[in-house]
Amino acid sequence: DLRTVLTSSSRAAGELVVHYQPQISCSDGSVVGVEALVRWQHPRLGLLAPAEFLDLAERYQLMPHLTERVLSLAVQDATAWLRAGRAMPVSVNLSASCLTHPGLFTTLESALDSSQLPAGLLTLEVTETTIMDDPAKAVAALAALTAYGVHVSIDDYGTGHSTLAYLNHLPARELKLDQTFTSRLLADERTSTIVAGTVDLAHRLGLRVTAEGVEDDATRQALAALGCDRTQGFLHSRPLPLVELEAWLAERQ
Ligand code: G
Ligand code: G
Ligand code: MN
Ligand code: NA
Repeated sequence: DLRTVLTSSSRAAGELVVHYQPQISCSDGSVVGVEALVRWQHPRLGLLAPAEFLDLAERYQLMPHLTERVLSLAVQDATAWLRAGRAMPVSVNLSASCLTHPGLFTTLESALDSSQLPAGLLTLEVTETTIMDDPAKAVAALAALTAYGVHVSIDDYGTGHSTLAYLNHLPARELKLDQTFTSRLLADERTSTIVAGTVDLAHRLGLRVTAEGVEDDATRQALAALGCDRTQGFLHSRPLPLVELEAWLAERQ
């Protein structure tokens, strides 16, 4: 079961894997980072997506274990890329329960120490909803995390109810525009207005904007015209296992 996978060092531990989805610069089309997305390679059920087991992990209080595993894998892979001469920024998702879990700092510290990865290559993504659950607590936790030198990204932006006042207090460097905006952009004038305003606000607050869920080039062009800095989505690549990502990167060079 998931508990065994997450807490044992046996063969079952290898069932938890991460796939990587590339992030592309709007200005020159280069690969500027990857997002680590967890998968469970289940011996009987096959490859399970996060939607199929994250709730379970939350319910059994296994999220800190899961995050520790994902962080460790992502840092390991980023270190290997760096040794191979490629400084590849990696983003890892943090759930609400992890953000406020005291063990997170130890986890982060040991992942960074054991690898000697420059902390600046690691970004932690926290959803807007997580932040607005308890904004004061989130701001404090994020400030403590950035003290390690890692970056913070506000994920799924536009689905929560953040106020401008809080956005301004967040020690974040990136805003990830939720894919609901991306998917509606070309069909709906209002969405385009909202995206334009959001990008403008984000830039004024010193945040770069990454649009998620970009599936076609017309949408990518519209996002770039509205000032988005980066795009991520099936247009470029689905999330890929490590070996496939490396092949994908090699082919683009
Ligand atoms: O990879 P996929 O598009 O199926 O991911 C679905 C959701 O699962 C996304 O919202 C993503 O943020 C979340 N997710 C993926 N990997 C992780 C992880 O390692 N930790 C947490 N907390 N969420 C993750
Ligand atoms: O952490 P976050 O919620 O942003 O996770 C992104 C999720 O969206 C992942 O589960 C990923 O597989 C999925 N995804 C990534 N690119 C696309 C896309 O272009 N279209 C759609 N529909 N989903 C995507
Ligand atoms: Mn994310
Ligand atoms: Na997201």
